Amino acid sequence: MSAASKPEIFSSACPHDCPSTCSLEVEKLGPQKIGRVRGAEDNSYTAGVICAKVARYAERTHHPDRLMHPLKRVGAKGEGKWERISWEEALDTVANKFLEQEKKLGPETVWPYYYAGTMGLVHRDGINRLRHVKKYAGQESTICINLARAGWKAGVGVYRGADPREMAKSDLVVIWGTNAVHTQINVMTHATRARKERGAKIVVIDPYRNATAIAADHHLMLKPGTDGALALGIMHILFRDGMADREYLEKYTRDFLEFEEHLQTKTPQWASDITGLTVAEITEVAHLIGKTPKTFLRLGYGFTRSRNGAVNMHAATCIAAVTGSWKHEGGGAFHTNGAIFHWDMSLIEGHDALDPKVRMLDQSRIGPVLTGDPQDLKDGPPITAMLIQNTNPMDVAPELAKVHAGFAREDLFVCVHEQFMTETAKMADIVLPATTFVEHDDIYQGGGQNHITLGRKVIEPLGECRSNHWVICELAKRLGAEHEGFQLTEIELIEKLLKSSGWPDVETFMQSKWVDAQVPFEEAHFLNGFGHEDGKFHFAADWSEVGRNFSGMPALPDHWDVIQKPDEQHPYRLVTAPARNFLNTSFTATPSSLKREKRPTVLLHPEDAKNIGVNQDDVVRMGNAQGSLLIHVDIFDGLQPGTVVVEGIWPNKHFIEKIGINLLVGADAAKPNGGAAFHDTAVWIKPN
Ligand SMILES: Nc1nc2c(c(=O)[nH]1)N[C@H]1C(S)=C(S)[C@@H](COP(=O)(O)OP(=O)(O)OC[C@H]3O[C@@H](n4cnc5c(=O)[nH]c(N)nc54)[C@H](O)[C@@H]3O)O[C@H]1N2
Ligand SMILES: Nc1nc2c(c(=O)[nH]1)N[C@H]1C(S)=C(S)[C@@H](COP(=O)(O)OP(=O)(O)OC[C@H]3O[C@@H](n4cnc5c(=O)[nH]c(N)nc54)[C@H](O)[C@@H]3O)O[C@H]1N2
Ligand code: SF4
Ligand SMILES: [Mo]
Repeated sequence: MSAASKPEIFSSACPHDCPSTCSLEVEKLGPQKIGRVRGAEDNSYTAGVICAKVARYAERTHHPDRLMHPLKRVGAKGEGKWERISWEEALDTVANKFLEQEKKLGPETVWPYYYAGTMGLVHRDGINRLRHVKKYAGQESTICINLARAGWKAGVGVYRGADPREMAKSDLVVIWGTNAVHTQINVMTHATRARKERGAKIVVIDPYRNATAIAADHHLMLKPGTDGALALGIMHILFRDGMADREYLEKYTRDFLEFEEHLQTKTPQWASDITGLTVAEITEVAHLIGKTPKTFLRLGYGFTRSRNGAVNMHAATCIAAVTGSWKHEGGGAFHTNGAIFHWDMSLIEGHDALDPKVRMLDQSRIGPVLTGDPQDLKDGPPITAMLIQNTNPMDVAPELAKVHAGFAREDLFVCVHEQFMTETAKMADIVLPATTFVEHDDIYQGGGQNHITLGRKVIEPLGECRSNHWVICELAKRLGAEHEGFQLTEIELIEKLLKSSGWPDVETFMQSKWVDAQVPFEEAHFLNGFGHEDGKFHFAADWSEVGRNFSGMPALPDHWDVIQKPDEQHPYRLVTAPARNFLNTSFTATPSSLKREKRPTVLLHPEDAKNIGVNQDDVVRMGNAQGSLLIHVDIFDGLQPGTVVVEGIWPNKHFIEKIGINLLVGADAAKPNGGAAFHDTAVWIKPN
């Protein structure tokens, strides 16, 4: 290719709900056409590596099924009959309906509903400005991070930790309850660098031999929901065998003597009985941790998606405090970096208009909310109107039967703003076409790393696609909602956000592409004190500090036995782990992802398959009190008998009976502050 015809390269960030938040280079092939997407070589976390699904992003942006213009439902709900309408008509219809319902039942009958389909701060969170100004019903965003964060905060006191790039300088990387090869490939970049350059070992703690476990030196294949017991067993050994750092414990932690006493009965045998691991396996890894000062705990989300998930996260964080590995570069622990970015979201979210008296509804309990559970509705009016951006609850929310019944209600008006005709969009009255990240400006923070990256608009919006910000501002006009944020462009909002949050201006970002927000070593490793007021790591958790619903939670780490344990009626425990080629339900429309993932399957241990009386590729019926579904069998020996795994949140339509895996997952709010226990479901399985 001659220099003249080389495509222009734009710097951006991956907008998807992934801890990696890769810095990207996007080829522009024409005013409305992108080419290849690559990971930025010169970004120290991305280091030129991105996942395959985003490398082929042109397939998603230029997909023939992209929504290109507003649609109005003309058939029955969910039937899929649409008529093309103008933006003017679409926005007027939505606004009129919202005003009409507000007049009848008050503003809290309208529920703007969103999540992190884009992680851009302007286009993800702007919907809250409209909510607050109009006093619409609030959303407690519980579906993903609450359990993990509660557990981290209880011990460490603040949402940050060791620099994730330090994994490359570690001698032992413990990848705990995150399938990094699928969900955040860059963890592997840094962990394998440590292995190559310094012979570091990698330990994976996960109920099944997933792609990350295959890449590890040691795999602890425990029963799901038993990580607290494993952590305690490990720490029992650390104290027993003189591997606890008493000087560190004295200086930096609280309640450690009480904790040491508590550990007396948490023997390796006790841990083995609960986790299903052998005493030898637990001891080997405990000694590895105890002997390796530079042990880096990379704590994921997966092991917190159980009813005892917050307690288990807290227990895991305790290990780094017992060994004092925080003292070393390449040591310590990391879960998320939320706190280092210190965003001032007041303008984007309209905090000045926030009224604390307005009811808050639990995002994860959208099924009970829409089917009118009075407790979920806080004894207020029913939800009769919704605007949905960046999420697909018809597939991803728990207790799907109720979610589906809710969206089928004739008296519920729904507007979905989407890039694709998702199963939620299909239930809408009005569907609005949304831009993808290459068609709008936004700014992104790395939850699993340390950069703030500007994502510039690369191409003009396709068809009649419009950004979330544009839609919110147009609706605000029609709804009589007034706020400075509705008058500004995306870039103006970003400029003000950066200024009030203490970051360089847009022009600087245009030059430097990103800013490294990492805090200094002493702060990241809490050598000046942990996040609590007393500056100590807390072995005894004060759960009332992190959530309202904490009754019964053990203060000291333990195996908190509130999970759905297998019983005679439900002998198997189901984990609904992420698929490599889907990201939640994003990419479930792209042919290359579908081709690689094939179809929904349940991974079944050969012994279990024998007991049930089924073979490879047979269909089984799997169920619990919430319902049952049909699914193909994949026989797999990389899990304990009794554990079963279904990878991917496949849209309902891919299942034999057109209802997806979340039919079986409970929506009960996990303690202490809500969240769905996606990997904590006891089920029965029968031959079909
Ligand atoms: N390819 C791909 N990437 C994704 C996503 C995706 O769906 N696909 N989802 C994105 C989102 S929204 C998020 S929040 C992140 C989440 O990413 P992760 O932190 O990786 O969390 P999970 O996806 O919940 O599950 C990861 C692993 O946890 C394991 N697990 C389940 N229960 C337990 C347990 O009790 N103990 C232990 N030790 N392990 C357990 C599962 O078997 C699975 O291998 O990934 C993001 N990235
Ligand atoms: N069984 C099971 N269920 C789960 C999980 C699990 O592990 N197992 N994980 C849970 C977790 S951690 C999460 S976070 C949720 C996530 O569930 P969702 O929030 O539904 O996930 P995404 O696929 O990330 O994004 C949803 C939609 O956002 C749209 N979107 C992307 N960018 C934009 C934009 O700029 N504008 C607009 N208007 N739309 C946009 C995409 O097209 C996509 O359809 O699922 C949860 N559900
Ligand atoms: S690894 Fe995650 S952040 Fe990076 S490109 Fe893939 S989905 Fe995006
Ligand atoms: Mo998530």
